[in-house]
Amino acid sequence: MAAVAGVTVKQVPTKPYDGQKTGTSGLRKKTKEFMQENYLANWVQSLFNALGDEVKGQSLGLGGDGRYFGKEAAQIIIKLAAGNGFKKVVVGQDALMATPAASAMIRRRKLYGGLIMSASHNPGGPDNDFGIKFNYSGGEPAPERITDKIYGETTKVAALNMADFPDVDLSKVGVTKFGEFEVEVVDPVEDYLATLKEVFDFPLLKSFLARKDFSLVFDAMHAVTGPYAKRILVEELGAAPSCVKDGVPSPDFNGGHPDPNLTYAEELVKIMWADQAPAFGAASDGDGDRNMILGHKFFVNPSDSVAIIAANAQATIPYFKGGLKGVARSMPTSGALDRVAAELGLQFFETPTGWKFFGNLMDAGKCSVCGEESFGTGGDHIREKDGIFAVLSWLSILAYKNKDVPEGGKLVTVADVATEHWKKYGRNFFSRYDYEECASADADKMVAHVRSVIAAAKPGDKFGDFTLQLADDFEYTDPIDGSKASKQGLRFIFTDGSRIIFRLSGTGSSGATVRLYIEQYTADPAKLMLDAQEALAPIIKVALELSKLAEFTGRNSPTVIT
Ligand code: VG1
Ligand code: CO
Repeated sequence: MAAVAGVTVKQVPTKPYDGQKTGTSGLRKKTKEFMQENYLANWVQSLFNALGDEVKGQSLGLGGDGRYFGKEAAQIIIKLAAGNGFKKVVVGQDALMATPAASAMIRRRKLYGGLIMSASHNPGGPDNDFGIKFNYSGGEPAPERITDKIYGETTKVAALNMADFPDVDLSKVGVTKFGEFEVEVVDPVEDYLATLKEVFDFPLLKSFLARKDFSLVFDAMHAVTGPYAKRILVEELGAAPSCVKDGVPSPDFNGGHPDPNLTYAEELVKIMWADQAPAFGAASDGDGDRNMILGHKFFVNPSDSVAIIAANAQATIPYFKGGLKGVARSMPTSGALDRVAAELGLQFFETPTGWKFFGNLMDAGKCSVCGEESFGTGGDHIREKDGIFAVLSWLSILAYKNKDVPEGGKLVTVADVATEHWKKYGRNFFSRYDYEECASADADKMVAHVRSVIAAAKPGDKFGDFTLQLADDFEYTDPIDGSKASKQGLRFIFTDGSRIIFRLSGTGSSGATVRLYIEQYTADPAKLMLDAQEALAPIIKVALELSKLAEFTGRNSPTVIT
């Protein structure tokens, strides 16, 4: 295998590992599995085998969320890249790079693609998870036709093409050369910040954050966004340094679960539910692509958040001032966004779960803003979901709505923005129940049972007080390339628009996580302010009964409720 001039390549024999199949977002396994001899190298070599001669002379991006094993993994990847003919690797300092920042870097530097070392919201450390995924030249997660091809290669990989040179010092920004091969260590914030500056009005945000009657807290959850929040919110936008909570990335996220939801971001929740609290609270996940938005004693459901951002984008975010090209959401995400699309006359798309399905729509100029119920929100400035984008979008909305409120006057709050939205569009009550790490066999039996309920169901059947309109296993045909994705979630849609959906997670590293998604719409002004769990209680009961979830999984309550 010819590498670049001046680089010696060793052929290291290897044997395939079973089960190197990527899920919803890359390959995620226990860290110890990844640390087995050649485990990571096998997958990366298989990726390069799948890409073939195309990679010769190209530049590859690299970064990760700072979790345990990331620095060692980066050295392996750099040697494989050189051994397989890449001319250059551009890597974040200390091997760090948030997922949205990697997407921005790939786009700005016109790289061939990039590898992101992250298991995202999964816990890290030697006893938890590690992960890796490949993004293409547009900065988008590799589509299924590539991930399937990589998997095929993992089943037959026999040799690793490893460049023979010492480990590269990744702690300092700068260039290291081995013959014609080059490793450039870059500041992981720089490209991303430049992209965000093209999207948002930074001077306006800065003057809004300078208001004495406004304050915010951003919880980086000991994960990758700490350095981003310090640079962007504090240094660029002038927020107080103390607004960044848990801002130093830790290899095991300080023993926590870096998932920004009401369960795992409990410290932030406590701050925002105190009587004296900041006006705005936000958190993001391990790799910085997820976000949670909170107001004082107020939680913005992510399905509402994307709808509210879409509804306000044109007026409040300069990048969208010409109007949105279209919007998209994943299937389990509530229909709040559909209503905004209808009102604004926008193209609308419903995709399977996972960000990889949005890329084609964005590349084709059909989608500007998209989101998932799982705390993922994004725009077509990059091709990944983007936690800080969501935060700056909300700050832009608040800045706009408060532009005529004098300092010390009554501020328009996060809760006000959401409530106004519901008054105009009605409210899609939404909740997700996660039953984490069930026994796989039990979860499979439950899924088989739900499939049998679907097979027997007919339109007009009664489920409690709900009348069935349709029950199926969601299938998607990509409108751009015609590719099909099937078995993307079992859904029951009722005549009043309410929905019950069951899916198994594709991001876990052990056992099975059952996700139950529930949605119900109301336009009744008397009901808009109900608590979501209260409003949804009857349909949740129907969902648990029809699936016999407790009977099959032995779980009487979920591990996480959103
Ligand atoms: C979950 C979410 C999905 C998201 C994916 C990756 O997948 O449901 O919406 O795109 O995680 O997010 P699953 O298959 O476990 O339901 V991240 O921030 O972990 O890359
Ligand atoms: Co993530």
